[in-house]
Amino acid sequence: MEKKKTSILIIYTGGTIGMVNDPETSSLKPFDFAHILNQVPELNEFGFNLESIAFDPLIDSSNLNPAVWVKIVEIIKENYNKFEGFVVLHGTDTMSYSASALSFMLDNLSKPVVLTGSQLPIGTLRTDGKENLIAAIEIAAAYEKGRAVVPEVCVLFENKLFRGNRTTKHNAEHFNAFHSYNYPDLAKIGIHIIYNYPSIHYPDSVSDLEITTVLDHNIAILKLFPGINKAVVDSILGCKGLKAVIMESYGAGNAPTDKWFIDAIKAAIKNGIVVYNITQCAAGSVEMGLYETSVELLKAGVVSGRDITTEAAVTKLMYLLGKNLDREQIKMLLNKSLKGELSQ
Ligand code: ASN
Repeated sequence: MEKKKTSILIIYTGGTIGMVNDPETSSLKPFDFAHILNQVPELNEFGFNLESIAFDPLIDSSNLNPAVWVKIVEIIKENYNKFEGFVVLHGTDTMSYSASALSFMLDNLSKPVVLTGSQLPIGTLRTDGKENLIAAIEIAAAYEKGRAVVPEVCVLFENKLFRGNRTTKHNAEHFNAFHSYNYPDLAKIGIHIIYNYPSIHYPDSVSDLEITTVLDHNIAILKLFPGINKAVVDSILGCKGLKAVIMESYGAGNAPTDKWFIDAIKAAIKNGIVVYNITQCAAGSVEMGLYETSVELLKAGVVSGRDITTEAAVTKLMYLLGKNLDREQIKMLLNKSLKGELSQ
């Protein structure tokens, strides 16, 4: 009997990878998917069954919103049993938000979901899109002893594979556009693909994929800076319908000790708003109580985001708020690593 071919579904949402130059405006705009596969005939050499679903319209990822994440998880759910792995072609600008969101929205994942894209369109001479796409497909198809090698939502870019919810787009120019500051790479891509097995999460048992389709985006980010004034803080914390605020504080989670500031935070918490403290630093962790400048926050009931990225903090809050949990449950789950987004 002939061995069944490995099947990979490519979900093409848009982004630079498939863009072409618009001669009228000389800016980049999305183009159709047939174009991408024509550009990479090498893909046939894998001998895989490659199928694709393209978004219509294709989107520059700066136009992304939570409805797009719902669409992606619904496509994965509908096609889950037909494919061994999934490659999501996505713009780089918000790829880390999407990878984080998908990690929370997909439960019991036992197959690879690899997000990738490129800095230069796939039709251009020096494109990084070809290699990214080829490596993403190879990783999505990698199985050993019947088990997916990377059964996680991950981001592949240039020569590295990352846990998706640990990534940040850190460079707008280089091909090495992403970085995972607080978690090791899941694989290094060179002549060989070297997997970092101890850092990859493997589910204890295989059960049906569950998806979340309700997200609540009544959140805000309050980024502190020396000189931030009361009117700005009050207007953010006073937004109509606000349920949670991510406070991007300094260093290990420090904030000004001015009375007006602490009172504003206390009042927000009293009004039921979750205040989530993450650091402006790319690497390291919030440690409330370490300095005097965070003791009051701790006393006020601010929740520590520890070493979570902004992207994972935003999407985790949307995910938890969408579940209609009470504030104590949300605080408890924010303290817990749900999909490897926090260090233990
Ligand atoms: N603006 C593009 C996007 O995020 C950037 C890219 O893909 N490199 O869709």
